[in-house]
Amino acid sequence: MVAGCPAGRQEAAGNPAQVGSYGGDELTIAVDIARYTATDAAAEGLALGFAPAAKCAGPTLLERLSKLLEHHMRVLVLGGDGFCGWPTSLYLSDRGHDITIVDNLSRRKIDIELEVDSLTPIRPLGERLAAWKEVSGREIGFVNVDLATEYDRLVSVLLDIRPDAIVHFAEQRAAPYSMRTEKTKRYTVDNNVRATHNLLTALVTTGIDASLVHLGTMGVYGYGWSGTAPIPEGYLMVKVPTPDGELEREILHPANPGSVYHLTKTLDQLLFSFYASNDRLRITDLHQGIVWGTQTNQTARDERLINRFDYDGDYGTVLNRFLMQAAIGHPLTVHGTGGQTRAFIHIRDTVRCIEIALNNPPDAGSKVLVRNQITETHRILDLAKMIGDMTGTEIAYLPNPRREADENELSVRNDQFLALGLEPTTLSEGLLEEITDIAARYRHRVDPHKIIARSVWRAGMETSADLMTEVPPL
Ligand code: NAD
Ligand code: USQ
Repeated sequence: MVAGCPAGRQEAAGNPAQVGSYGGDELTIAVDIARYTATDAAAEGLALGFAPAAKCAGPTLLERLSKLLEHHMRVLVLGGDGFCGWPTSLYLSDRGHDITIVDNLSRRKIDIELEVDSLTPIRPLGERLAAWKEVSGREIGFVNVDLATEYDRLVSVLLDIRPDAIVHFAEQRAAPYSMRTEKTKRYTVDNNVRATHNLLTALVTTGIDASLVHLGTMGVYGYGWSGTAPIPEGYLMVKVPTPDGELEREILHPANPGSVYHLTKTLDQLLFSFYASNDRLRITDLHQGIVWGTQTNQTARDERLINRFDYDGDYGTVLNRFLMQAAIGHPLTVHGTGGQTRAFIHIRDTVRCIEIALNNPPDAGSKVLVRNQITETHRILDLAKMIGDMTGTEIAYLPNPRREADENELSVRNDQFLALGLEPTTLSEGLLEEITDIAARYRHRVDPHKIIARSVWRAGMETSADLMTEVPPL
């Protein structure tokens, strides 16, 4: 007998009837699905005697185990109206999970403050949710709560929904906006750190044993602190000299934030570390690179579900900005020499990584599980040249409004997601599709005066004048 093959294929160890039965190719789970968490599934998979390396006919053990792990969960998506949160909510809903979005719609209010709009015509959240119900037959809940200031309401939501898992996207996420003024610096710290800490204390107070998946950033490591050494996934082994010899210690990778926004993510890390240790909260911190692309299979199902696409100087991220600029014939806005290297991931891979993280939470009492959520690294100038060559768009070398090195090396470990089955969407595959389908379709919505990045890292730093005053006709 091959160790690890369940009943129906071979005799299983333990008593599979308590968990489910394996009949032919179908695995039927006879448990209260709504209350079944990934941790339960993992524990029961092991109770059935599934050995990780064992092989038998039919679906592999890994496939069966991942089926077990894919139980439907009640998931709170904090920040579920945003660029990453909206497609994640739809994806998880499509996969059968019971989703409730918690969002205070602050991102939409910042658009009004900055007098900009998403390139894509995003609909009000109520209309988005109604459209999703129409096309999928599935309902997603919504609660408007400010996580940073409405603590009692957050506690009520937790007690009401009793989630199995929480995905936390709800922070002010633009580095340039965080450096814009004294007010936006203070807002970013107040909003992000309080939202995260409120969530952690609310979990402790309510005793709700939900696993928490937080969206952190590659920027906590800095870019190039360790030269050409690959950036590890969260932790570093160090040697501490003592009078009695060297001690080996594993520490959080040193924090090297490059903006007030990135600083808040390093503060989040310390909060997570304390609550995972003191209160045994189950926390995964995903150190994500720059997300590019717009649509997922779910958001593409109806125009009312379209995802946001930021192109302005504060919220637009570099690759999506270049794609939009190419679509209207605007020179590609390379800051400085373009020698900065960054890590990237497509939005479709973001949603898949979140699902993988939800299905593979850490145990209570474990340290924070850190996974680097990136698929590739590129130098900014190389990206500009690639898009320039594809579209015939020229490159403009502009004064850099940020304080950053002229050049940096960046090599990043992302072994965990690859080992858990992530199949990366690479840049070349999706690029053209993005340019034609999205950027060109909505080019009439571009305000050319909002393209140049004007939030500077220190007062007095130079920025460029507008390079275009009107979007040329096609
Ligand atoms: P986003 O601004 O589009 O979405 C964030 C959402 O959170 C918004 O809908 C906003 O209204 C909500 N929110 C903010 N503060 C809140 C509060 N106090 N209470 C309730 N809701 C609040 O940002 P995004 O691009 O979707 O990013 C999501 C997360 O992923 C962020 O934490 C960000 O740091 C991280 N991240 C994003 C990227 C990227 O390229 N977009 C890359 C790495 C990491
Ligand atoms: N850049 C240009 N031209 C532009 C815009 C940006 O050269 O028109 C350069 C910037 O100077 C910087 C790099 O491109 O060197 C990346 O800038 P970005 O705005 O695309 O990304 P960043 O500010 O780092 O922030 C974004 C998200 C943030 C996330 C982070 C992941 O807004 O939420 O945490 O990416 S990472 O960069 O890996 O830290």
